[in-house]
Amino acid sequence: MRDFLTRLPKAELHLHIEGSLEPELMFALAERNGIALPYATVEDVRAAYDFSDLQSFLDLYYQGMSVLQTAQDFHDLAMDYFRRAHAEGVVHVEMHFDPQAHLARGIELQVVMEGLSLARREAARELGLSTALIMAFLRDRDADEALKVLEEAAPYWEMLDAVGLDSAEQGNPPEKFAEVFERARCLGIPRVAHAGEEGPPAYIRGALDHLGVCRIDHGVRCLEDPELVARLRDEQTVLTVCPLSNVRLKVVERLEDHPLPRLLAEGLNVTLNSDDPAYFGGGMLENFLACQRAFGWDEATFRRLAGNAIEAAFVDEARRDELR
Ligand code: ES4
Ligand code: ZN
Repeated sequence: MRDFLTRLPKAELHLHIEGSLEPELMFALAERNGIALPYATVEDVRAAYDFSDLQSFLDLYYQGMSVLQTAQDFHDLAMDYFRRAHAEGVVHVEMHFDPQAHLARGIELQVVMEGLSLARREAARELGLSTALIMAFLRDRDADEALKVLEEAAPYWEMLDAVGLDSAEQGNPPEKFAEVFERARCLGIPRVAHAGEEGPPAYIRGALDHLGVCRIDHGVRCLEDPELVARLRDEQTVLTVCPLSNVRLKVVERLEDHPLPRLLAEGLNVTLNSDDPAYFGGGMLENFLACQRAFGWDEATFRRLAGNAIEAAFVDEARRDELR
């Protein structure tokens, strides 16, 4: 099965590139940039990744990314991830990035874009890996700031495959960003949003009704609302589910308790993703393998899940045909 799951062409639709920062690279970049880390060893870093909820993770996630200073750093971060993903049989990666998290610590958008763009070209050339870019807004900051960032990104609008919405969900409903997402719609930029990870089903509805999203990131709490489930099934809205993330952030206690089998039984358009692989215990292959162990799924189920992601990917039809 490991062989089959490695060889299965996998598209990743939900990845935060800052969450792919492995402790080894964190130390190397800290050294290169003369930044002090509150850890002595990579083992200390991994030991600190014992989360109780989304916020406890976000605190370390924002702290970890402080080592990212130059375009070279963002390039190295992304290439490091693309090489690992490629080795696991990933053929396409859609990465979220958090411009506000970098702007807030004095790193210009241009630095981030230059580094990520360079890495994307290199991944295509050297690994045959296609990539997409999703600029995410931090929902725990105000909507005015998000709107300013979207305008500041004007030189890069052409390079954005979508805008997204991430960070602390509870108390920050999608409606807060209706104007920002309306502006993105006017610019012809597709929209996605995290919803129903820690937040209630109403946030999933809100993302569909007020943000016009084509995909829901996570969405696992939709099962609490049968009418919403029916809608997601009828519209075949893609859910980018992240099994190991949900375990690490205590959305579920154990993977065996995860609603994935129920989501599939409901006929929903489910995909498997890694979210923040450096923080949650593994990339795409580990997520697929963990599901195999927990649910005993057969090859056909994994083919369907991987196929769902390829059909939903932000690629042109020529590339989609190559991925199929
Ligand atoms: C995130 Cl797991 C998760 N949820 C919301 N926002 C995020 N940013 C990075 N990982
Ligand atoms: Zn996420």
